[in-house]
Parts: sequence; structure tokens; C-alpha cells
Amino acid sequence: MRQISYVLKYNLINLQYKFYKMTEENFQKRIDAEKKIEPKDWMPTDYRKHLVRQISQHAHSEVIGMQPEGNWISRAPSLRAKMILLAKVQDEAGHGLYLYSACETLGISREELVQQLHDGKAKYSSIFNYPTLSWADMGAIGWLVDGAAIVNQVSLQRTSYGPYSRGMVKICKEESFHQRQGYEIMAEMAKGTKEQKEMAQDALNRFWWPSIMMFGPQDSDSPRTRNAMKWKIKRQTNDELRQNFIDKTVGQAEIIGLIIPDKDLKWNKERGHYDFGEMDWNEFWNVVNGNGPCNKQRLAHHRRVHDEGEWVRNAAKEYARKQELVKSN
Ligand code: BYC
Repeated sequence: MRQISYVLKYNLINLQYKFYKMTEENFQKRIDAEKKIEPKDWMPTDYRKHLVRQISQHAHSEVIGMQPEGNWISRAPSLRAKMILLAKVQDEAGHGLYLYSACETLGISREELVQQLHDGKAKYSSIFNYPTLSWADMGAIGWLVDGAAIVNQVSLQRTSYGPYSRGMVKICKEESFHQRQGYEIMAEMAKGTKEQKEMAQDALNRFWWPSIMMFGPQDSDSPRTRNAMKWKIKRQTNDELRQNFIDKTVGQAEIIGLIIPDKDLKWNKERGHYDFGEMDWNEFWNVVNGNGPCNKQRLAHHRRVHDEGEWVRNAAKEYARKQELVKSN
């Protein structure tokens, strides 16, 4: 009797495994056929986890990214500049919200995601751990940081998960405006007084390498890329995107007469791309692992503002509850 029960159990497990394999094969076939995966579709647990990690980190980056720029709203040099910067920072909050919503479709709540950020379990982009020291930094962030973000996000418009892909389409439209406003600031300063040009060059010197690092480690050191490419979450690798950004940006610097701080930057005719110097990978991992110039400050600020905003969240919940009551009466 006991033997029969073992055989039955074995066959059941075997059947479950075969069924799982079939669903996984079908899932991969859908991905390969460029079909989007939607929230209620079957998906492998690791695909779901990978997405939650990437989309939430992306959302946190947008929100934490408001801090270095928010720092300059009250010090913008004109009313026009102030209005533009304010609008841009608000856009970043909106991007965060689209992305948190996309992430929530994977079965995790906003509260859990924010908790992961506060506990240091979820990362956000290394770039926002650098200080913004002058008005020219607003130019450098718009031009380089948003420029790098666009290169990455244009590629992510074709990502395999439907809600993420649609969120990217909307975000990319706004990022193009962000990149142009940053480039305009740099162009104006570069043709201004000697001091203004120096400020612009100094901002480029400080933000160039951290912007290049936004694309992540080299492909050979990127443990997530293999699955991301197989599942078409990423459509291009870190190194491909980095090269694309450098190729686009060098000419833009030349037009406004600024010098990219890389002595190894050189057009390579055979490759049809710019060659460039080695990044300081120690600095990169140091910042990613929480030890950059502003990591502690950024997280402390987020925690404090999150706590202070609790009454707003409670009021919104109470309002929603009352609306439901009105509807049901
Ligand atoms: N910073 O295997 P890898 C914006 C982590 S914000 C911090 O290559 P993956 C904006 C990585 O997470 C733009 N961490 O990973 C807002 C992984 O750690 P875990 C933000 C980094 O995921 C305001 C480990 O290193 N954009 O637009 O294949 C104003 C190994 O890396 C970084 C996005 O988030 C980094 N730079 O590739 C202005 C785009 N790089 O999770 C602008 C979406 C790597 O294993 N994300 N790490 O512990 C992506 O495209 C990819 O996640 C990445 C990394 C290219 C960033």
C-alpha cells in the first residue's frame, strides 16, 4: 500500500514538473514572438522577482532623483528657470508614480516597496548620490543624467512586460524635454562670461563619469544581464547602451565648446564608435553599496519626508473610505 502511494506521489510530482516546463516553454515562446506579458498572464517566479527588483529600483531612482535638483529650485537664477526646474522635478515624481503602479501590478504593495528602500534592500541609481554644488549642475544633470536615462529608457520601451513598457513610452516623452532644458542651461553658460563657462566645464567634469556609470557594470560583471536579455526585459546590454550614449553626447559637447574629461576619448573609424577610458569601478561599487558622498543624506531625507507625509496618506485613505460610503448609500 505504502509503495503504491509513493509511486502515485512520484507520478504527480513528475506531472507537475512537466506541466511547469510546458508553461515555461510557452512563456518563452511568447517572449520570443515579441508578445507582451500582462499582469494576469502566467510568468516564472524569477521573471516576476526580476521585474519587481528592476522596476522598483527604477521608481526609487526617479523619486530620490528629485533631491539633488529640488535643492536648486529656490536658487534658480530667473523666474523662467525656476518654473522650468519646478516642472521638471514634478515630472520626476510623476515618473516614480507610474513606475510604482507598474510594479504593484506584480503583486507587491507600495508600502512594501518603500520599506525595502528604507531598509537598504532596494537600490536606486548611483548618480543621485553626488552633490549639486552650482547652478551649472542643473544643466549637467538635465543634459547628461536625463540624456543617459533616455538612452536606457528608449530601449526599455520595448521591454517584454506590458505595464513597464507602456510606462516607459510616457516617461520618454517627458525626458526629452528634460534633456533639452539641461543642454540649454549648459549652452547658455558656455557662451556666457569666463566664470560661467568655467562653472559649466566644472559641472561636466564632475558629472561625466558618474553619468557613464549609470549604465551599470560592464557586461562581463553584470550578473542580471543574462536573464534580462533572455526574457527581453532588457533589450540592450549595459555596454551597448553606454556606448550609444557616449557616441551621441560627444558631438553635443563640441557644439557648445566644452571638453569631455576623458583623455582616451577618440573616434574609432573601424568600430564606428568612440573609444573611451576606463571607469573607476571602485568608486562605482562604493556608491552602489551605500558609501557615496550623499547616500546617507538621501535616504535620511526620504525617511524623514515619508514620516512627515503620513497624515496626507491617512487623509487620502479616509477620503476614499467616505467616498465608498457615499456610493454604497
Ligand atoms: N546604480 O547585473 P547588473 C532617471 C546594481 S533615473 C545603482 O548590471 P541590471 C532620472 C544592480 O541593480 C534612471 N545600482 O543589473 C530621475 C544590481 O544590483 P542588485 C534610473 C546599480 O539590473 C531624476 C547590480 O548592480 N534608471 O531617469 O541588469 C532625474 C549588478 O548590476 C547601478 C533605471 O533604473 C547603478 N548605476 O542593470 C533625472 C533604468 N548599476 O539589484 C533622471 C532601469 C547596476 O542585483 N534599470 N546596479 O542588488 C536598468 O536598466 C538596470 O537595472 C541597470 C542595471 C542598467 C541600472
